[in-house]
Amino acid sequence: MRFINIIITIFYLGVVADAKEAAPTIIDLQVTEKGFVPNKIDVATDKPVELKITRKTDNTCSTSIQIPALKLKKDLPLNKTVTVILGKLTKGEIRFGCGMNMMDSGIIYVK
Ligand SMILES: [Cu+2]
Repeated sequence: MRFINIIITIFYLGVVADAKEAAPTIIDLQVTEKGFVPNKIDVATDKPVELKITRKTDNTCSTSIQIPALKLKKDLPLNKTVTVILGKLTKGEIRFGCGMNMMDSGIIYVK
C-alpha cells in the first residue's frame, strides 16, 4: 500500500508541477494617445503568453494590433479588453504595431 501511495504522490506532484508551468504570463497593454503602453515587454520562453489589450482612445491609428512574426492581427474595439493568446514564444524579439503596418509601435523581448 505504501508503495502505491508514493507512486500516487509522485504522479500528483508531477501534475501540479505541470499545471504551474502552464500558467500563462498575462501582459496588460493599453492603447493611449501615446501608443501602446507599455511598448517594451519582457517575457520568458518557458511560459505561454497572453496579451490583454484595451484601447482607451479614439485618437490613435491603433484600432487593431498586428504581430506579423506570429501572423496575427486583431481588432481593438474602444474600451473593450481583447485577449490575444500568443502561447510559448521562442527566444528573440517580436515587433508589434498598428493595423497600418507601423511596426515601430512596440516590441516583445523573449528571453
Ligand atoms: Cu499606425
